Amino acid sequence: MKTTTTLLKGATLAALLTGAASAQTTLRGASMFDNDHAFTKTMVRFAELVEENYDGEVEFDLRLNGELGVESDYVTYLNQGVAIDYTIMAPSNMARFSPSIPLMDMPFLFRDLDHWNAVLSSDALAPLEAELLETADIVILGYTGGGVRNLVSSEPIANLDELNGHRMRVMGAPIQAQIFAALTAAPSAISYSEVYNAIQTGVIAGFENEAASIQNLKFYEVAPYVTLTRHTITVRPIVMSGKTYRDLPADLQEAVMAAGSEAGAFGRALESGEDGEKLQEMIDAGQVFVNEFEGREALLEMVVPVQDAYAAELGATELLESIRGM
Ligand code: MAV
Repeated sequence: MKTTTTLLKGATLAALLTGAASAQTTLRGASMFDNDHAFTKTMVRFAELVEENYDGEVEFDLRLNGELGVESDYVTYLNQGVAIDYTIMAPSNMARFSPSIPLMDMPFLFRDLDHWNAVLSSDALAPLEAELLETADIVILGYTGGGVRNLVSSEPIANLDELNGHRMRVMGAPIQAQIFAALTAAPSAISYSEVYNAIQTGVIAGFENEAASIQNLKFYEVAPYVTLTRHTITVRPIVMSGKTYRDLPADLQEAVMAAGSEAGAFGRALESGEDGEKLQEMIDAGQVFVNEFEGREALLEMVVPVQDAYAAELGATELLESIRGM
């Protein structure tokens, strides 16, 4: 009769004898989009970079097209250490677990792309990363983003009068609703997965989003009017569950961190570079009609007190001032 050990393959036996952990690590990621979206491309690049930087065996299982839900689901998964190991996520979708993190993607935070770049190349956001790790057990590996968010609606919105009472969807963080309420719109927090239907059925008249996602999920079919409020330049952390991260061998942790930072730079260049092109593609295809917002400057003045109050409540006034001053 054969002994159990003779049935084991050489490599497995060696691992058992040396006490080494299973050689194979599989990391599962999730994207709400298909292969054409900058988030998916950034996560693919992240996987390639980890594989390049790491000597051991690591596999990636990236699920696309919202197969595993939307970001508001992903944040729960990452917090609990189930279903997925990493993704790209809007800070405002992590508000339930970390009240300060939505400061990163608060509307009207960045003056322009240079300001956004300066903040993301500094360590200004480190205190928010620390809070996220402590309260949500989520690790930030790098930062992508760079899309410009505008109003997207079923009817045109040319100015403040037309924005008044506009029923629009915002992300789940209270600061998002507070900002758009200060602009006299009527915001409500609705899951991203329900936005298309909610506009189609007239429950809301629009939302706000960046070109890459409007195009990828075909939101223009129900909301073809894009009003250039340019209220947000997106900051999108590449995140990993703390439970996953702590289970990785030290050299894989290092590889993952380095890859997150490099993939983030790749993703920022990609999405900020593609943003105008994607909008133009939709204009050329007759999918969207774009107009400027008359009196954008007035919006800025209306939101500053809301931003200040939010930061004060978090004890983050100094942080907000330092970001503004960069
Ligand atoms: C866009 O698809 C992305 O910025 C994504 O990170 C957000 O979660 C989403 O919009 C949204 O508005 O919820």
